[in-house]
Amino acid sequence: MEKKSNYKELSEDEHIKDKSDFLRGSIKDSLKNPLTGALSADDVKLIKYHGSYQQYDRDLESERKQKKLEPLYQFMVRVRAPGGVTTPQQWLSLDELSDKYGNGSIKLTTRQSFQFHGILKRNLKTTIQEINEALLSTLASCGDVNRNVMCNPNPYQSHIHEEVYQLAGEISDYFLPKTTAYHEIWMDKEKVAGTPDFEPLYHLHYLPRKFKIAIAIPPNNDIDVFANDLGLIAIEENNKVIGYNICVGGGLGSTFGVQETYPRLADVIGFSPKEKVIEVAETVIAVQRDYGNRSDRKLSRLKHTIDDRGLEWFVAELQNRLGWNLSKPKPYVFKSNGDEYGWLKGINHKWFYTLFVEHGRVRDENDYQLKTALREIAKVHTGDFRLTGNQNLIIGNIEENRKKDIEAILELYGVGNHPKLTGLRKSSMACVALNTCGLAFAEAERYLPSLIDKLEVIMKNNGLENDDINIRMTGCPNNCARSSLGEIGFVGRAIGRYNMYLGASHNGDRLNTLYKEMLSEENILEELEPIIKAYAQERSEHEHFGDYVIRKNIVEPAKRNIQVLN
Ligand code: SRM
Ligand code: SF4
Repeated sequence: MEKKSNYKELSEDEHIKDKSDFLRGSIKDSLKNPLTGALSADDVKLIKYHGSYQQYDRDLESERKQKKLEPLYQFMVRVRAPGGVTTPQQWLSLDELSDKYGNGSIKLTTRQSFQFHGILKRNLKTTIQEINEALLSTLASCGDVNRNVMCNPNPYQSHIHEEVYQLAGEISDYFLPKTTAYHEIWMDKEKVAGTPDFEPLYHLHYLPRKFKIAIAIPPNNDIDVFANDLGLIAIEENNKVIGYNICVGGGLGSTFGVQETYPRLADVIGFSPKEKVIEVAETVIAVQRDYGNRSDRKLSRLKHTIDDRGLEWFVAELQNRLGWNLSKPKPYVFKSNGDEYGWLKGINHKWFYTLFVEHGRVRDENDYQLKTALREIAKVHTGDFRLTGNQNLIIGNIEENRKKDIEAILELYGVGNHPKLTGLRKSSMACVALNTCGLAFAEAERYLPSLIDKLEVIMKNNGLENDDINIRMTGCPNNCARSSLGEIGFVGRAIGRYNMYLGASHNGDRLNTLYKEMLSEENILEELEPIIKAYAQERSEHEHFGDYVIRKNIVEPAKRNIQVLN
């Protein structure tokens, strides 16, 4: 295959992929090595494609160092579930696995996947096997391939949701790596002699970097479609999906001090009829495969390819390869990127309950027995479970006559959406950060709840306890909880210090702007109190916080707007 990329030196990761024999590397041997809890350096990279990250317990780092022990290596395992849907039986399996091999909790992620933390190397294979026995998979939940495909999690709200959910599954399956390495390593399947591996789309080097796809159904942008490499916006006519607006080049990660890295929202480049949308997705991926930067991983997402060469170049290359042109984007309106909580009746007359799960962490704590409650629900539930892109959970497809039972269980374990939950808390997201994420500079998931306790007092004093200002925190600028799209966003700089960003839109179509750097909690409260107070007094009708801080010039609007090609 002709190499079109003009980037010269290949990064180390490209060499690792090159010699990995289609993602096998020496993972089998690394897993067996009893002398260390870690894998070999190359296998640490390769195992991501299999759905796992090697980590260590950062809380125990200095204690272990003092004792001259190697770090307490452990693995995070990410379970891919397109659109975040699982059956009660699968839920029970995941619940059991988290106790048997993990740290006892399940993390519902910002991309509608499940994560386990704290799995020791000796248990990794069994964990992955048992996930597969539950008819779920970890393949391609990480790595330089297409990741979990997101879509609005509530398919039975209308026929459109049903169709979009099916498309998410199709896209997910279509873009899975074809190598049989996964089955050989984890499922003990023998490689069939004489059948060489072949990756028709990814080729030998896979993609230059991770690739993310999400599908949104207006007016809900609860999956933050513009944060994806490829976003699809479902367009409906007469209650039927006719096709999708195609958005390209979203990605939120950046690195402090590296100017060329930045969060970017996807541009809307055209409309594709629904029959051709997988062809469009495949071609977008192929262009990125051939032109993406393979020498510097910080500059290798599709957003960089597009910014390096120009959006017009990208669209021309895409259409040239397709052999047909996208038509003009169709009008769409997004109202919010948050979740709506509580009960909703689907068109199939079944019930859906969206449950607030603070930062997606499912575990039992004192009088808040969330994990037990969900286990008990799974034992009697005849519907399904759906993860939202905001780290929450929908207990879905509940029969009318079971609604009361579900409510009773939620109440018994103290986990239903409490009437006192404030708008601010319900609109909050935080990434994992410490103690497992190796890239975290500061706390996020373990800290944001207590910061919100204090901000709630300010909100309440100003009569804003029900206002859903979206607030997001990440422990570093990789932006896993999409802080750049928070009306209030925090990015960790150091333990106890955060950059504060303000002014994203309420519907996910405008990034926020840096307001102040290196703030302590005290600084954050001092800075936010007068702004919140003024917002309560001066906002115009229905004006969202993000729009207000821009109108009042508290921050400049984000420099770059989404481009819509017409
Ligand atoms: Fe993320 C890396 C957690 C969604 C951008 N992300 C990581 C790692 C694996 C750290 C690492 O590389 O060692 C984190 C594991 C922490 C842990 O202990 O579990 C991690 N990311 C997460 C999750 C679990 C956050 C959460 O609390 O829910 C989300 C899992 C999603 C999933 O199920 O697939 C998660 N990550 C995101 C998102 C949001 C999204 O996709 O909508 C982003 C921003 C969007 C984007 O991709 O641009 C995101 N994660 C990153 C990046 C920056 C990528 C970049 O282009 O710069 C990294 C670092 C990297 O890839 O090198 C990263
Ligand atoms: Fe880790 Fe940073 Fe992602 Fe948070 S944003 S999970 S700290 S990589």
